[in-house]
Amino acid sequence: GHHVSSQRVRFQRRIRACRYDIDQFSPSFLSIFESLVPSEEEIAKQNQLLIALSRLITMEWPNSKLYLYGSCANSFGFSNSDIDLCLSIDNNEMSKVDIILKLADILQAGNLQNIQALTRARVPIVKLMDPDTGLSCDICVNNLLAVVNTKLLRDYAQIDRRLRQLAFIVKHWAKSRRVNETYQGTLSSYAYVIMCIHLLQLRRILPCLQEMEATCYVTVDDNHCAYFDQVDKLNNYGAHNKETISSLLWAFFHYWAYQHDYTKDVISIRTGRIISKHMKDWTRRVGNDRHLICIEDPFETSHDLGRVVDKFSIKILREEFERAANILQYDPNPSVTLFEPY
Ligand code: 3AT
Ligand code: MG
Repeated sequence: GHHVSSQRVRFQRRIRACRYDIDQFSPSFLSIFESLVPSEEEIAKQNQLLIALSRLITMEWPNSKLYLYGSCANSFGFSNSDIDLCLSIDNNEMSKVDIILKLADILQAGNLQNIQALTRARVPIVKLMDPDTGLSCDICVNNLLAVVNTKLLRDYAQIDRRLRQLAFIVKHWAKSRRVNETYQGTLSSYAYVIMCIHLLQLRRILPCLQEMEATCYVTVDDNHCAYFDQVDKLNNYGAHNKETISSLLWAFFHYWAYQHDYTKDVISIRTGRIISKHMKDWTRRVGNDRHLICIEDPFETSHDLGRVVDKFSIKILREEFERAANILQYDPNPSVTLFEPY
């Protein structure tokens, strides 16, 4: 009670004290966005590598298929980011680790460089560098949920261009401020994109595709993934909302700094709403899942993308949200100050 209302007073005072017309900063945020987008040439190189590796691998495993996933396929990738690939293979005789080791041999024979098989990682992968394109990539095995969530993110990005702009700037902020490091207890890029989708759903700039009549179905393990994916029919969805990129950025950071109820709320793009921690039984620590900031995975709904956050990193995160909110509120030059290195 008290905590929330004092936050609200603070929030209103900030609004009244706003000294600048926030919209004037949109052009400079947009030019930062443009500078981070990968070039056509780079995307062509990524596809070239996908084709070359697919050829090599299907010679050994004809029924396998290689997929791009993560930032190079979900449309939220910066230029020069590493490539995430997933090998889908039906092979009952071999364990995942055996497949990873065999894959490393195949790649070695195919003249790829810096090959490393990381068999003991939470998600086992093979790392490699392709000398022809200069690109580095990670290949995982049968991680099809990541391929499906990659498509969901890409589909959302096609509905309203502001999602991609917002998420690029948020990711750039998170990388500059070092709060995009899951091994340090801060959030993944994937989690930040979900947070952006959620904000735009609440502002009716994006629909909730999983609540609409499904046109795309995939079952991965026990997860039934279904949603409306004919997004070309939705490209006018958010048009009535005229908010600019800078006011959406402001809204994003204000939400996470002053409005989100960290004790009770879970954000859920699956439902397009805020749901309760209580309902999900995410109110206490279970094992290593502390649920200090709750972000529901759209398909693996028992999975809290905020579970990596601990009692130290939650403080850092919330301080960074507040810093960013205050910069967007008061700073005369937010498109510079926001990204000052930590
Ligand atoms: P970068 O540009 O590399 O920072 P990214 O989009 O590649 O961003 P990540 O490296 O965080 O994002 O993750 C790669 C993909 O793996 C994105 C998503 O499809 C999947 N993924 C990542 N984290 C999770 C998670 N906790 N649960 C389910 N899927 C995940
Ligand atoms: Mg990545």
